[in-house]
Amino acid sequence: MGKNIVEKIFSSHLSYGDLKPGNPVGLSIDEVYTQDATGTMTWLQFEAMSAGRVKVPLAVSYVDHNMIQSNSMNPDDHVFLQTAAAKFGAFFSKPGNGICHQVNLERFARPGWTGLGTDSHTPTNGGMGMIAIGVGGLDAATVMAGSSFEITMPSVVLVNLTGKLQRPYVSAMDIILELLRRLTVKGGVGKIFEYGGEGVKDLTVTERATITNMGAELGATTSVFPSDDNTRLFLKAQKRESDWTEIIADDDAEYADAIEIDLDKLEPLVAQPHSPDAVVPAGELAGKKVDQVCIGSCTNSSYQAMRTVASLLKGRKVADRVNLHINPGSKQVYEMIARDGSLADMISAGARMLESSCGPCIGMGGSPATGHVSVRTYNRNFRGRSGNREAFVFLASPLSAAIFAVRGEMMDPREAGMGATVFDKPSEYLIDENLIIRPLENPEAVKIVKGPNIKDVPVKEPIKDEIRAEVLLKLGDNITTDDIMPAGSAVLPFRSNIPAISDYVFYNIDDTFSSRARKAKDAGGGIIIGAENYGQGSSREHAALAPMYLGIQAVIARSFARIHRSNLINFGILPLIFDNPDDYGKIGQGDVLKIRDIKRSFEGAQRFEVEDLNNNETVICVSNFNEREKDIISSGGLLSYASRICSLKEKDQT
Ligand code: MIC
Ligand code: SF4
Repeated sequence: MGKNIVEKIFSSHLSYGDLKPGNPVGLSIDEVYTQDATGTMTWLQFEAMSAGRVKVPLAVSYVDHNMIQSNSMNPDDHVFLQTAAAKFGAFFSKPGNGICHQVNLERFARPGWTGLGTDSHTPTNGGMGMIAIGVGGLDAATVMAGSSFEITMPSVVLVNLTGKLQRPYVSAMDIILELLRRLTVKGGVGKIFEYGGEGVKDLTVTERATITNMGAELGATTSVFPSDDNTRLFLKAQKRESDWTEIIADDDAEYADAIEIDLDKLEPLVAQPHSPDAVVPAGELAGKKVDQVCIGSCTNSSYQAMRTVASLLKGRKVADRVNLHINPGSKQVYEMIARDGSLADMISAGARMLESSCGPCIGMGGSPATGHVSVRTYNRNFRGRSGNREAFVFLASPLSAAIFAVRGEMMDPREAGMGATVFDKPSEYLIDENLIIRPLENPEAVKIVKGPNIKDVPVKEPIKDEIRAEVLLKLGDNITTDDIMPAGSAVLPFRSNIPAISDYVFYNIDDTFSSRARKAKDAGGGIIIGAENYGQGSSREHAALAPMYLGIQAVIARSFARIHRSNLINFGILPLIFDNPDDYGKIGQGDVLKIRDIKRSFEGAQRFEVEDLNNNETVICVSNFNEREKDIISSGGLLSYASRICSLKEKDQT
């Protein structure tokens, strides 16, 4: 039987397990990368493991999120990251070099490789034919310390692209918005989307990367495109053709499921507030006034995207009511648009040019005004993520967004009567790696520098046999990690300081949460109740680490998002699932729950009796931990588990 692309890459990296969906499998990893907002914890954890230099072939530490330097905290983190990279053997991409996923695609990603990144949009690299997965920092640190990466084998779904995009008004962004419209933000849980069909040939590597990037919004483990001649030409233009290998699915490859998208029929789409799956045709929103437009982010900030936008803006002006922000994705892109004149066209049109960083995407500047409508080419429009809960964020393609910026309102871009140019992919990119610092050969003399805001990583004690704790919060479906642990310019600088960042847990939902949790901690801790897809969105482990610090013992939900579930386990918090989803209705906020015989339930059928002491109801909750996950939870989290494994290995060697 033939193999699909996922099976080919997984089997060439398999260290244990059998590639049947649902089985735990171990993979060897070629590259691990971190970004600053999750990276400080990752590198502190790596340091705590005393593992010496990184054991993976390539590690890269990027700085792209916490770029605003309004006090000592962010720049101190940058210095810590640069010195840690030098000490531990990672490349360091300096602030200004660009958004991790865009730079990684340009300079490091390789077809056929496996990669992990401490950011949920790591699957961007799937545009290069790489299996790239977003993980929590502690998982990344453990792999850099020499472990295989363990994952539950996802099922592989073929997305068959037929026809040809109606350029320039319909673009890669519309393909992924169409999938979100059909499948919703939980439609990809437990799946990898593999793209195939005639339509693939029509897409450049950076367009493919737009699609795999936003596959994260489907909840998918990752997404991947074939590595074909377009991939070779991209790598050649990046002066690294020797990194190319062809990776295509065998003709008789099998898939768990298949979806077809006819590109000929696709139309320009827009996601409405406050979820990336609230997708409608742009034409349905015609006449809706727009106050802000933001073009960029790891989803749509390539040279191709920027040139298309510039060609539309050339000779035109931004509408009086609109503020237009543009952040090119990397130094390479920025320098190229500066040299070819596109930057001048943007500035002349009235764009506010931002540095190459995440910027407004994560509320680091560029927040919209109260009640305002912001159209962004980004990937997430969760309420409050822009920095203003009373703003309305829509998501659209770069060209649609540029048209809205000029018109001051939404419309079907095909009816705007504005020409934009479709560019051939460049045959040569501008290569200058002066902002990428290579690992040092002799790192002995390097001293890791930690500013006063960088605090130790808290560690949890091993799990007790009984939990008796109050339900501190009961929530609905699709709670995001932005809801649990908000980002934005006020909170992000505390990413290296868990005691301080804990004050903000659930802050936008209930600003009394952290003080209530601190009180409950002394009385045995707290429990959170969620519904479907709890913890969707980012990979930030702070959404588990800070609740753990506040004494949260368990989260009970109808279902969990993959990365967040792993992060809860990694920090010793029990993620339990209602055996009967209707039992969600039996537990109320403020109730005190008792979970008994935890250790026995672990070892047995993983069924837990959860007694509600307020109404004397007992509900059954289940877990589906594999052996390693059980061990991690019992040890009090991955850090204690990994240290135990390291010391056992050392004993074996003596
Ligand atoms: C995001 O887009 O939400 C982030 C900020 O990039 C996160 C990582 C983080 O919280 O630091 C992600 O996507 O994983
Ligand atoms: Fe940065 Fe936004 Fe991409 Fe996250 S989604 S990595 S915040 S640009």
